[in-house]
Amino acid sequence: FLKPVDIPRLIDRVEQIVRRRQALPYRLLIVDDDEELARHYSLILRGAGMESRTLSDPVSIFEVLDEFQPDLILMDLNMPGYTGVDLARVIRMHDDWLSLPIIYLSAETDIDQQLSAMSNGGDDFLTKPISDRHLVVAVSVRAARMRQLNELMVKDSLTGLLKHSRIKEQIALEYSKARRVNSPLCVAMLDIDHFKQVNDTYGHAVGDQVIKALAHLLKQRLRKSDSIGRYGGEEFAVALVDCDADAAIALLDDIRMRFKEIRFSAEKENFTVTLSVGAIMAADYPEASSILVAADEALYNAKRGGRDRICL
Ligand code: GH3
Ligand code: MG
Ligand code: MG
Ligand code: MG
Repeated sequence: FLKPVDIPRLIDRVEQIVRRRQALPYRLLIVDDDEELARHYSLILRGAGMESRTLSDPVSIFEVLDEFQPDLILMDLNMPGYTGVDLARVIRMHDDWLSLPIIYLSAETDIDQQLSAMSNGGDDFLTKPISDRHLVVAVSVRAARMRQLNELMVKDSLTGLLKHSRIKEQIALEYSKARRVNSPLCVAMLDIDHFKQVNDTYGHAVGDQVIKALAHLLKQRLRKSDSIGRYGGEEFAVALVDCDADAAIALLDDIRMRFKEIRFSAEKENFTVTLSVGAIMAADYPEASSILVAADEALYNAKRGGRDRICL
């Protein structure tokens, strides 16, 4: 006989696993003119392990969005001088916040008002008063979904690194930051040598393992503030922040050496693979757009110079 399944325990387990995988707590922005109520919601959500921020003055909404980077906004409807719908419309005008979920939380009970709010930039409608449990569940399921979608949009599925378009954006961002604070930024392209041969000799699945191994090594060796992206098939782009040329060469060369020490196993035999790196110092270039072209040229020189080397 099959034992009856303890569904709640099963759900608990799944939730534990999901929570561990998405280690960072969900971030909620609560926009409400009733500061006491906003604080109450905030307390409830924090009690459930989320991070929250309250906002009663909409003038600073974009600074707060930019700095706090919420997963979701809980938006009051009626506030003095403006409505949550007005605010949602303005938020939606900006590309960066186009897909940020906005959930209205209001005492408005008129269904026409609710529907009209939702068709104007909102994603859902919750009514006040709301029980603590209802609030926590409603918010966390939507935040979880948002995280999943974001991951899909931003991250490369094989390596978990930033996708092509995102690493490009990130490098441009780091470039302007580095200029502003006058700190050295190194941008490098790393490309696996003779990778086509790896695929041809050992198969595509083994090739994938090699790509993953390099991604893993990069995650291990770079700092948290650095950015790593999968620029193409077996080509990676990295931004090393606050890193001068000497430090960059030391780090990249260490990565090059460690990578070729990895022994990959295939059916026929074990094998090793090498790596070429092209790097530039961002300060030598007047525009963000020319950085990747220059790094690519440096990479080409490393390849032409015989591979398994760095050109900076
Ligand atoms: P070089 O030393 O000049 O870089 O030579 P290469 O063979 O590494 O360069 P090339 O650009 O000719 O080949 C890259 C190969 O990478 C071709 C492509 O089939 C393979 N590739 C691209 N994406 C993936 C992937 O996701 N998985 C696997 N296994 N192979 C991939
Ligand atoms: Mg209000
Ligand atoms: Mg290659
Ligand atoms: Mg390549």
